[in-house]
Amino acid sequence: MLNRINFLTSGESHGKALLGIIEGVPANVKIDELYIKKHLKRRQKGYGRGGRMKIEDDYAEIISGVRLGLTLGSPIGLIIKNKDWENWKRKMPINKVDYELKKITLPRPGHADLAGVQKFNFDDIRNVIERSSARETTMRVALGSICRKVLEEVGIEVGSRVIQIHNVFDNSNIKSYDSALKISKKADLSLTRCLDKDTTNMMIDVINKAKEAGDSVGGTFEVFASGLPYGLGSYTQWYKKLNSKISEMVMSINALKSIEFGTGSSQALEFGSDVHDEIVMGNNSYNRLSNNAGGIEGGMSNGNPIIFKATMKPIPTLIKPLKSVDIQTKKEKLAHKERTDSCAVPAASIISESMLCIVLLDALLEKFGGDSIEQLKNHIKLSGKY
Ligand code: EPS
Repeated sequence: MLNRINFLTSGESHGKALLGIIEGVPANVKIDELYIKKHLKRRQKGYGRGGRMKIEDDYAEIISGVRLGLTLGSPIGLIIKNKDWENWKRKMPINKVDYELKKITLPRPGHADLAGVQKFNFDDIRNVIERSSARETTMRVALGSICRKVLEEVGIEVGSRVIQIHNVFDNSNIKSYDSALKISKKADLSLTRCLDKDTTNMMIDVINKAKEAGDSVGGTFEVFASGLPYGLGSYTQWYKKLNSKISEMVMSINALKSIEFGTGSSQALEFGSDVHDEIVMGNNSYNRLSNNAGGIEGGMSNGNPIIFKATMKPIPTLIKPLKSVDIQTKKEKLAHKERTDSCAVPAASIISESMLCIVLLDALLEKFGGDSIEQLKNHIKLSGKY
């Protein structure tokens, strides 16, 4: 539950465009379309995407809320045109048409299809596919990058890297998470956003094999933020906990199945004395000997980098389809097939970064307040503890 930032997206995967509005961003933040574009490009790059990413070259046009390159403190409106719309005009018209459109009647297991048609009383799964598609996450990255810009102004960096695709694991050892950007920039150089070259190649192999077999693969990625002050979020009420806010936002990303903070579920096997991060005195500040908590204790940032892992399921549109039932005839048949990705884990890591940027800006504004970037910076300077 966000308190200071509010955002909405609208748009179908093969409709004219995606729309987004975000409010609560302080005034006087430098922002331009090329900065947003940089992060949209990062989302589009990952290995394993299908034909659609060859068509799109995502660009968010700023429609409102910015003047002379600076935010106005008013709602910011963005539009991202779908290039593929040109090819889908006949299938996705806004108005009634006098020609017949083929309905999709074979729900794909693992997709929103069956529950979606039941819920909204549709006889054409196309009505569900279009909005449940992960195309919508393009706009989330655009909106999240505006929040990221504010975080950068106050020294907070957000990054990510892929650590597993199917049965290939990246065991790269990260010495320090103190610069999230540094690690993330290295990951950006890999087609699968993983830190190791050989592992990248093994990940590419496993994606290729899945693709050749008409199948798909999922995986796990790690997201991190550095430069955070103490006390974002609060232990005083269930909806104020930073880890619950991050979880809500990250778990809203298409196809994500789990999130865990720090060393997460592996803690079930360990003793308390192995898990908890011992406190020592450093250079006039509290230090930790480890960061197994992932930077959050009692629902609050504890001054350490925030680290979480999230897992994405294999994409449910399969070229080798699974069993299904036709919603018109009620006869068993194979599920609907259409152009698809074989892996979108690298993209999901960027989308999760963006969701984290939105939560962190919300938490920062909640703690320090400020209608303009100057005020926010001053408030942090006066009372932020690191
Ligand atoms: C998606 C199916 C594919 C993906 C799409 C998500 O699109 P299409 O049906 O046009 O081939 O490429 O992702 C994007 C378009 C994107 O921008 O990420 C799905 O069914 O979720």
